[in-house]
Amino acid sequence: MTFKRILLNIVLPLTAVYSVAKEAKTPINVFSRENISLNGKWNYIIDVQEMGYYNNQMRKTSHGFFENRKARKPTDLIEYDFDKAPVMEIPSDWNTKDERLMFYEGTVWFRKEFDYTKKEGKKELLYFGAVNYEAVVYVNGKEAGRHVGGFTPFAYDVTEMLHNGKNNVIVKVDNKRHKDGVPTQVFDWWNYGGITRDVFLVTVNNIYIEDYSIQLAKGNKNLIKGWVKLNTTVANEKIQLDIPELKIKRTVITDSNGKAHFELKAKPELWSPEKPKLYNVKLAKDDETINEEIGFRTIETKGKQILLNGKPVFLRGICVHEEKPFGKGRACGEEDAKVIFGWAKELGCNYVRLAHYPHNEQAVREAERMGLMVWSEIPLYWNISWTNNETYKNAEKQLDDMISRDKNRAAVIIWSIANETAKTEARNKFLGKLAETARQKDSTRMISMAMEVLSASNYVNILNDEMHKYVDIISFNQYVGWYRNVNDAHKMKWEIPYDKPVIISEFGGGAVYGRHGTAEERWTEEFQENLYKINLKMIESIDGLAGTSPWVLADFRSPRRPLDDTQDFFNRKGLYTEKGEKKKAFYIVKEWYNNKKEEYK
Ligand code: GCB
Repeated sequence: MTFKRILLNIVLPLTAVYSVAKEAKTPINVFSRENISLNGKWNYIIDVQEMGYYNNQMRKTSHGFFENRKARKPTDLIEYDFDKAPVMEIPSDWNTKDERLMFYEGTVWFRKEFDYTKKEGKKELLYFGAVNYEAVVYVNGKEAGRHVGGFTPFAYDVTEMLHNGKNNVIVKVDNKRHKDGVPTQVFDWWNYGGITRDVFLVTVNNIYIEDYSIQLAKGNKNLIKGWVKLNTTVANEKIQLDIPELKIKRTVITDSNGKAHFELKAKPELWSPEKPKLYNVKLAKDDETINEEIGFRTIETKGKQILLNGKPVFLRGICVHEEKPFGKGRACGEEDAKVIFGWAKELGCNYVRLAHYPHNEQAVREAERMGLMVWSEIPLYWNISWTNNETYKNAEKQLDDMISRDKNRAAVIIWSIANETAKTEARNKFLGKLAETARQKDSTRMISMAMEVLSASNYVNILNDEMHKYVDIISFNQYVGWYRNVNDAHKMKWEIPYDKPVIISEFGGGAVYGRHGTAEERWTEEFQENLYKINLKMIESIDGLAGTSPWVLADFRSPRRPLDDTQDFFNRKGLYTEKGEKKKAFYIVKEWYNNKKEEYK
C-alpha cells in the first residue's frame, strides 16, 4: 500500500464520521423550545421503483435524489428536479393530498429548502414528530439517519451539517408494509404515508435539558417526584425548577450521570376529568427555559376497581383513530384534536382509547386540557412476527419512545402493549418481556392490552390469557351482534377469573348514516342502535366492569372495507360519521354514560 493510500484510509473514515449526524435522544417538549419550523411547503417526487436510491442492479445508486442535483448544461441528463416537482403542505399524509397517491404504498421523496445562519455555541436538532413508516433523512446531501416506525418522534444532531445560506433537508419516505414490521401487513386502518407530524430545527445550548419527569409519587397526593436530565453526563450543573402556583422554587444539581433527582412536598389541586387542573412548571438552565403544563393525580387499581385520586372511577370511553374530521386524512395538532375530542365529550366521555398507535403529542396534551383520561397504545396489532428479534426491538423502541414522550401527561393512565394478538407461547414471551419493560420505564401507570374472547361454549365466555399476569387491567374486545350473533347476547355469561378491573376495550357494529330500516337490517342506523342497546345490557352484568371504549368514535378510512355504496373504503362502525354527524346509536351510549356518571358521583 502506498503512503498516500494509507493516509486516505485513515483520513477518509474520519471525515465520514465528522460529516454524519448523531442520532440525538428526542428532546422532550420541543414545542416550548427555541425552534425553526420546517413545516409548510415541501416539494415531492413519487418514486415507485426507488430509482432515486437504487440503480438498475438494485444497488445503492451513486447519485441519489438526496443530492438534489440540477441540470446545468443543455447536454446534462438528470431525470428528476425538485424545483419542478409539486408541493405538499407538511405535516400531512400524501394519500388525501394527491389523487394519484390515495392507494399508494411506496417511496416518495420530500425536499425542504430554508435559509439558515450558524449560531455560535448552539446545537441544532432536526426533529420529526412522525414519518410513516420508514424515513431516511439527508441534510445538504448527506445522510443524517434513518428511522423506522410511523408514530413516534425522532431527532438528529445536524449542527455540523448546516451552513450559512441556503440549506436543504431531503427525506425518503417509504410506507410499504412488511411482514416483520410493527404493524405488520394487515391492519384495519389507512396506511397514510408521509411526513405526518411537525418538523422543527430545535436550537439548544451545547449542554441542554434533554428530558425530565415530573409527576406525583405513586399513590401519594402530597409528594411530587421526578428528575431532570442533561444531554451529557456532566456533574454539578444547576437547573432551576419553578412551580409558581405551588410556591416551589428549587435549584437541583446534576450527578455524574448528568441527572438530578428531586422530591417536593406539595398539596397540589388534583387533575381530574371534572377539573383538569394544570400547573405551569418552568425548568431553566443558563439562558434556556422550558415551560411545561403539568397535572398531578394518582391512578391505581384495587381489586377490581380503578382509583383516580383514591376514588373509584368508571372509564366512560370511546376508541379514536387519528383521523382529521371531514375525511381529510391523518389528523395532527391542537385544532384537529379539539374537534375530535369535542365529539367524545359530547358523548359523555371522561376517557379515550387512542387506537392503535401513539397519536400526536399535541392531541394528548389537548385531551389532558379537556379532561379526558387516555389509553395510549403501540401498533402491535394482530399477526406480529413473534420470534423475530428485530421485530421485538422495533416494538420495544416504539414503546420506549411513546412512554418517553408522554410520561409527564397526567391524562395518560394506561400504556397498552398490543391489540388482538393470537395466543401462542412465542407471543406470550414477546409480550411478557414488553410488559416488563413498560413497567420498568414507568411504574406509576397501569399496563393493559386488548385481549380477545372469540367464542363461548354454552354461552359462557371465558377469558383465558396467560398475559393476565403482566397487566393491571384486563381488557378485551368483543363483537357480539356484529361478528357474533346478536340474538345470543341475552344468553351470554362472562367469566373473567382474575382479580383485576375489567375494561371492554371494543364492541360495536357498522351503520351508514341516514340509512334506515328495521333492527334486523345490517348497515342501518336501527341495526347499530339495537346492537348497542343489547350490548350495554349484556356487559352491565360483567363482574368488575370498570370501563368501556366502544368501537369507534367516527367512521374512518380502511382498505379492508371495500363494499361499494356502503363502506366505500370506510369502516362504518363510528357513532359519528367522519363529518361529525351523529348516528342513532350515539344517543344510546350517551344516555348510558350519563347514568354511569351519576352512579359514580
Ligand atoms: C377490531 C380491531 C379494530 C377493527 C375492528 C373492526 O377488533 O381491534 O381495529 O377496526 O375490530 O371494525 O372490525
